[in-house]
Amino acid sequence: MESLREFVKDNGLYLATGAVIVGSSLLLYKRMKRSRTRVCGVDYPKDKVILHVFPRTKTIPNMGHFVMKLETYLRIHKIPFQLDFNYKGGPKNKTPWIEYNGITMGDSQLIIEYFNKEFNFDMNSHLSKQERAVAWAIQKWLEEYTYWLNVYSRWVIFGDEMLRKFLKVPGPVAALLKITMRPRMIKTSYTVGIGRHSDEEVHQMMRNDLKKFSDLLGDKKYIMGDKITETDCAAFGILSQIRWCTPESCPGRQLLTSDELKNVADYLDRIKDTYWMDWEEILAAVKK
Ligand SMILES: N[C@@H](CCC(=O)N[C@@H](CS)C(=O)NCC(=O)O)C(=O)O
Repeated sequence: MESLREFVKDNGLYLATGAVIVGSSLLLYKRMKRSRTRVCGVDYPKDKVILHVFPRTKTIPNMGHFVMKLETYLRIHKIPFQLDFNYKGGPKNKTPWIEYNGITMGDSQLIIEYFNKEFNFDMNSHLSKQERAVAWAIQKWLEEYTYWLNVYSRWVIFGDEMLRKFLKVPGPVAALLKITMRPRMIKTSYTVGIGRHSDEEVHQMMRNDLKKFSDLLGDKKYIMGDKITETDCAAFGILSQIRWCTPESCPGRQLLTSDELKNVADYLDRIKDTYWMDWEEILAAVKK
């Protein structure tokens, strides 16, 4: 032990230099490996979508709003896919992204439009031109507004609870995420505009927002009627996060778990029970 201490003392500089060289080489190797173009048929199978997503979590299969949207779409159409939890490095620097038969593509909507064309799918074929425009407006309302209300609520207002209860990462990782991720969320939300409001204003906006969605849904099975549409995939992506992956203190989550907006809660259960029959199984595997 004494001789080891002496050795470290005498060779500290060499050891530190060695550690830096090994560390940088590993980082460089990882980056090179990631940036190498992956080849279909060699690095991943043909005719199967490689869906790059965040790791599975304990209360919802994925904590990415747009991941839930896209995976729901793939499930509805029974398009074969395989999850890849290496989510970094997509073409838009956002998650989800896919690799499929030699193409690499980011953005859930562009991906859906690509598959619609590729397989001749149209979940909105029964809608009139005007109804399609309304469906699009609803989708963008949720994705461009409700989404940010939720991002700000869960990562900024209730950020500590979110890290503690939902990520369940070890203390030092949570502390690191708090230092790195939270300021980024604050900055982005400020740019978007939501981050300029007080917490109570954001809560009020969220309550109003969800109530309006509930009014629009009424007693319909899906948001545009009896048939599921692309807008329901998007709505499920956003609202499932508020219901299952946002701290209980959030008034939006409280609304979706109380009887007050039961039609919305039932709507989410309907999509979950129909297209995510393995939901509990997925969560159980994560909890192990
Ligand atoms: N328009 C994109 C949005 C994707 C998106 O915003 N994903 C979030 C996670 S829910 C993300 O990757 N955020 C990381 C970042 O903004 O750097 C889509 O539809 O896929």
